[in-house]
Amino acid sequence: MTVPSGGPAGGALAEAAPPVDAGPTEADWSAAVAAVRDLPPEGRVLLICHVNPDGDALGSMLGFGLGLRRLGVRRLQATFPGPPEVPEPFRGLPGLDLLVPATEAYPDPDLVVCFDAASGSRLGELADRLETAGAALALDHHASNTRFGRINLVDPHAAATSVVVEGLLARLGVALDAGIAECLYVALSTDTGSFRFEATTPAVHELAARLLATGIRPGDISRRIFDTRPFGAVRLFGEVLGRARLEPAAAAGHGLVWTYATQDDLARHDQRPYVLEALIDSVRCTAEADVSCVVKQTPAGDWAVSMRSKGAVDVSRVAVALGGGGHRFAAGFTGSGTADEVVDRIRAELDGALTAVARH
Ligand SMILES: [Mn+2]
Repeated sequence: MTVPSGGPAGGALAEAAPPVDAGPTEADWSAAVAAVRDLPPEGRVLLICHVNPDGDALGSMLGFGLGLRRLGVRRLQATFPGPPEVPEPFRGLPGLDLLVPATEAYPDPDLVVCFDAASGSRLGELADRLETAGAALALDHHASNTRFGRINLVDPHAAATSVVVEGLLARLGVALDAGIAECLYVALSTDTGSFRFEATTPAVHELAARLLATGIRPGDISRRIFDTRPFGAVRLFGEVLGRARLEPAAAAGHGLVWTYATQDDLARHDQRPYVLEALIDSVRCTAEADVSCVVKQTPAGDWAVSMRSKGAVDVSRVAVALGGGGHRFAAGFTGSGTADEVVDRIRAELDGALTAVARH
């Protein structure tokens, strides 16, 4: 059953239905707890996070996996679609021993739990587990989430999926330990830009405080996750940033800055695609543009686009219009054609995505 979006006024059902952007209801939490508690003895659990996993996807998944292990779940796998390559910055995460290649994931687990995916398509070739599993639970915080799980814990107000994970672990009676806390801290600091973004609420800092109280070392973790990259990546960034273009008239004068990186760029500097994830943070510094974009060529020849906004433009509207998703300040999609054609499409959508309460 789906919750009507908005819905007509009047009628008991319409009045009882929560607004779509409300967080999980108590019934949702209870159903999620029951899905874990009702696992058969020796039940198989498959954890899946989204393709090209970032810190929130991996950290949320592995933190929850370590929590399930504490509860005595023994037949437990964690995975993500595509090649089973964990980006270098995350290779020190606790719980990595739970990871299996997508090709080895249980075909029909008793329970599947998905992390940080706004839609089933973000699970790639593993999306079929939503049908074949005994129960399907989705934990997420994207406003554009399609409620693709059979049980959905989606909180668009949560700064990271790890906030939802911590809420479920608490309801399952799992106390935080240093391993779980490190995973959740990586997730939380990734999605808040190291506690710099608007989503950094008092609740975020309260959760960070509980995580740090387990004894994890934030300096070591941040250096490893955010401040370490191969020299080849430093040179690659120099080249890609050198070709950035500023378009002050775009987005009705709020400005657009963008650049692109090709597979050839990666090959020339002997770098893996994940190193480009951090590129947007250098591009979005541009004072003269509200919107920033990095257009990254995929091995298949498409373009994976990362977009950021400082507030005048809702980039999730641009992303959704072009087949992707995300948040108001951070969103993305995959496009085909040339990089210039992809940017043409973005430019055309930008004017329609100006927010009603633009601050600039
Ligand atoms: Mn996230």
